[in-house]
Amino acid sequence: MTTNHKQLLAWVAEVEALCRPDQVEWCDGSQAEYDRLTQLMVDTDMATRLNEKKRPNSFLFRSDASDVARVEARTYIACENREDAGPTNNWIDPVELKKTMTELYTGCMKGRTMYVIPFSMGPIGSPISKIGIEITDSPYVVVNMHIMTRVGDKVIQALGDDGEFIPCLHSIGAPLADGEEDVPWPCAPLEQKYIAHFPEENLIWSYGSGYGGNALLGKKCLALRIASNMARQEGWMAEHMLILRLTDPAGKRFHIAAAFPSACGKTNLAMLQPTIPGWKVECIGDDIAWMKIGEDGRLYAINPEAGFFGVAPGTSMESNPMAMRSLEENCIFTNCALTDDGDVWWEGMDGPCEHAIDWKGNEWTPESKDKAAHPNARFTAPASQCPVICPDWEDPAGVPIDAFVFGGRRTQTVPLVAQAFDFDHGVYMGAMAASETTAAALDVGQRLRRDPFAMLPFCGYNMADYWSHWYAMGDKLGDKAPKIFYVNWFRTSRDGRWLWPGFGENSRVLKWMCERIEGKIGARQTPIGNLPADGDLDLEGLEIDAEDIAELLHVDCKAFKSDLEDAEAYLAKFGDRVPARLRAQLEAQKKRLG
Ligand code: O2Y
Ligand code: MN
Repeated sequence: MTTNHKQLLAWVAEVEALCRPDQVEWCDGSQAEYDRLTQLMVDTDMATRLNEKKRPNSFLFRSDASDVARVEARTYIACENREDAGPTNNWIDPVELKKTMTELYTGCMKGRTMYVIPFSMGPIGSPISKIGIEITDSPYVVVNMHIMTRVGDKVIQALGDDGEFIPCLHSIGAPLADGEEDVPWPCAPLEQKYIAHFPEENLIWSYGSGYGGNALLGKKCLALRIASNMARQEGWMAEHMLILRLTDPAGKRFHIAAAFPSACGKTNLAMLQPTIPGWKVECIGDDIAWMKIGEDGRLYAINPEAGFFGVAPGTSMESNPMAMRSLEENCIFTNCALTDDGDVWWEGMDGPCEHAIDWKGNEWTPESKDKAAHPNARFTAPASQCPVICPDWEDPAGVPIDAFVFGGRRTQTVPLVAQAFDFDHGVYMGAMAASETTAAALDVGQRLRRDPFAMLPFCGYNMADYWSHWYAMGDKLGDKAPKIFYVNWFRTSRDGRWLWPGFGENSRVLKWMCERIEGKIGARQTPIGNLPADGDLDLEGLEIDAEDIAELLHVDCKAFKSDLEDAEAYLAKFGDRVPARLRAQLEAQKKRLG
């Protein structure tokens, strides 16, 4: 399909002149295009086709060992004033960064094809959706974008001759000299990788990495960093949240949007199988929510994505059967192990594996000292293949949100669940969220880090201004604002045992939330929020020690007090941009803790 969109044509011509690819292809989003590109990558040893009988139409990719996750240290917010990016983002002067990156982009696609991918974040035609155009020299990116977004002619049609789009330029940064042989995963060295956002122009430039959030620019770059800034300007919300629908035995529906830092089980919660009889969960999205206030004054959410880019290790029929069933066909696997019968395997998958080729391409047995799959190995799966995908997950109007849930991975201190006293207190809870880190980002190490609203790596502007935006949204929503809760599934005992079984049993906590939303039950007021009163958490059929429950719902005021000191020091980093209402919440919490 051709376009008459002058601005788009001019930008594509400009990028072609700069990057000098051997050819340019406009992606139409068709199955034929997907099949052609996957076959091309199989033929050039970039991909392995999995056993058709075991996992039809599915492919395994092995990345370069230096290119296995998002790189936060190379992710930039390039706006005119450093303060507008804030202390949690890497800032660079946009003029300087453009100069550096323009040099890198010059001739960077030599020997390669430049693909132009028109994509929509959100159902085409939804008032909440946005259109992006990604230019890339990676066919791996094209096929992943096919799954993760809505791609092709239908987007060009929706864009028309003068529609608004977000330009997203990506190159793996590995031009080929004449006659030079390619490698399975070309990319640039770390010091040449740049994941750059220009929020004042709604522009994304990424160079040097072919992996996940660094390269699939619709996801973290557009749907969170750029969109969060647009959302603030336009009065809506772009959040790092799963969206689920919970239906009670009487058929009443509740919609929950939940923010957890990377690798805290968001995909598992989004597809949870309730253990309490009569309750049902349906998945709307597992990672990102875009929300706008509807005509009735309530907050409506869509999932801007069309697929799941989930962490493979630890995903099993036990931890997430619905994810496993989403992976049966038409999927892309990255950095998983390849079994002798041509299927994929990873640590924590059901059943052992006696022999495989590991993610680096080496022979692997259980005796090997390295892992078979990289800890950040991923699956890319169409959301439509999830057996519990909500029938109206693509409703352009979105779903009305009843509750926000925040949380993190905290082995100590933080109780299983607490409800905020009100919206302002809930914003304080979200702003102060902290989590023990994992492998989703390459370079953050293993430690406790504050991760406000799970947006630390994804907020495209000053985090303190983001908190102010939350208060502004709360004011607009008034008594129609979602109720706010904070959960922690990860508490351990002194001897390192999990206190809460998690997974499907988390439905018990969700049920308590619904009963609170409906005003059906009271709560135990504590200095840090409202907790379930004795007997209010439905534990029927669950074998759990009374002492473990007591521990899970205990509020250790001393530990919270010492947390407050850290919270105060954290807020100090943001200086006088911290909203007074947030400081007031901290003072009130201090008073309550005594
Ligand atoms: O780029 C990556 O390594 C993946 S990071 C990711 C992927 C899917 C969903 N969430 C995340 C995240 O880091 O939050
Ligand atoms: Mn995420």
